[in-house]
Amino acid sequence: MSSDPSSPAPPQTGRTAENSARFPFSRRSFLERFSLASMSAAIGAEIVFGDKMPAGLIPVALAQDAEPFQIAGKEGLTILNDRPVLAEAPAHLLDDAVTPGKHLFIRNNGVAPVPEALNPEKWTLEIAGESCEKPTTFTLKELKEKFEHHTLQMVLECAGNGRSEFNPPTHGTQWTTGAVGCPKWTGVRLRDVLKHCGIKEDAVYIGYYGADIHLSGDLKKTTISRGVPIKKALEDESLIVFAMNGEDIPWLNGHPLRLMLGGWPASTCGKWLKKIVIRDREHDGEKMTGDAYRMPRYPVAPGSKVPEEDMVIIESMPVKSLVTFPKSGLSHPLADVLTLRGHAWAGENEVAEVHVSLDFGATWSKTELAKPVNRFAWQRWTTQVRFPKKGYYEVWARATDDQGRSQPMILPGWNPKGYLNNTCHRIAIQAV
Ligand SMILES: Nc1nc2c(c(=O)[nH]1)N[C@H]1C(S)=C(S)[C@@H](COP(=O)(O)O)O[C@H]1N2
Ligand SMILES: [Mo]
Repeated sequence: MSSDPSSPAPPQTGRTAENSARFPFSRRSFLERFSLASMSAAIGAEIVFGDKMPAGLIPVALAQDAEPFQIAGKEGLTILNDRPVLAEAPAHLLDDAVTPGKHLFIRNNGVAPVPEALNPEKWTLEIAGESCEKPTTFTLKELKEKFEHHTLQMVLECAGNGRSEFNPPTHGTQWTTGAVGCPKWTGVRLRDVLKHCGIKEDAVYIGYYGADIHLSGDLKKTTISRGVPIKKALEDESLIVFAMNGEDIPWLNGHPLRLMLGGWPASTCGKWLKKIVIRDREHDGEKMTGDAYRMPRYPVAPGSKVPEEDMVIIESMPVKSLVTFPKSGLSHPLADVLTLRGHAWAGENEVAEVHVSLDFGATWSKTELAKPVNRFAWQRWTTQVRFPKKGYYEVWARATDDQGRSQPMILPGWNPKGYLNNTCHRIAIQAV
């Protein structure tokens, strides 16, 4: 589980010459890891003449210069990259109260384990680390039998969601607004499992390890191994989940086991979960150190370089909202009332109010806002509007949390890694 800090960061955006050179076309390790069935699953269709495919050939649909392809089990997502797989949901596909698996975004840092390697019958989870009294390995069956089950609806949002709007641009996945979702998760409390294994007094952090493979193909390297302070790990809502919306977690979202820690960056929610370590220090796994998932501790001018010691780990996500209905671009009859709706969420806090504006933020009107079904679930907002005359409008939505913090209308503070963009979401409407 060691990692080499001197290795270059994996490419996270687009299809560049650099990452195509890293694509392991002819490596043995690729052949060993990718069966025909898993390639079909990734393409979303049977490879009809698969038995005639030369060994080692990568289907063009999965190759660098391929046409856009479908991801099995996903519908309507915008695919931002294929290796690693990065896909986000257009806002109108997030209209459901509970996000269905087919619309949940995918953020892989490495290569997902092949479906055949994810046999729930054989899956184990190891709890270890220097602050664990009784290191234990559980089978998935034991986890399910030994500990009480809990089901909670919780927001999962990438800390880089919204990155594409920052100027000057920052490196990393150029998410628009769709690296977020709010499915219903079922699992056991992380606290129950950790307590069963004994948490030493000096415990300060936990860290996770998953079964995915580093983009380089080097099995000694870790893709991502993040964590949270022990206090967060021991919260009621911190879960080790084995089901989503009452079904298996979708393959690319971490089947058969993942962490779900409400209100914090999704990067803390390890997928294909194999191991949790209880640490006597801040976890120092891959993407915990340097400037990964960190913000400057003070506002900085756009484009600034910020010394590493001034970058602090992101904890709670900020207040945010989406307009999920109607779909942007609607032509709406002037005489009719238009119902608008969406969701709002606020990291570890609750959303207190959501307002909408039809006039670029000059005036705002308050919407009806539901309470969250449980802590860390997003909240439905709805309202009805009329347009004064024919023409082009933008609907802007602005949520305010229970601490009085609102979304900015333009952009929040620029930061070197482009995290935590919680600008008001906007959609376009034509009154006709
Ligand atoms: N094992 C593993 N866990 C992971 C990741 C990963 O690449 N590997 N990506 C993290 C990041 S950065 C995010 S945003 C979320 C994305 O979860 P999703 O793909 O289910 O939407 O998973 C997190 N957990
Ligand atoms: Mo992320």
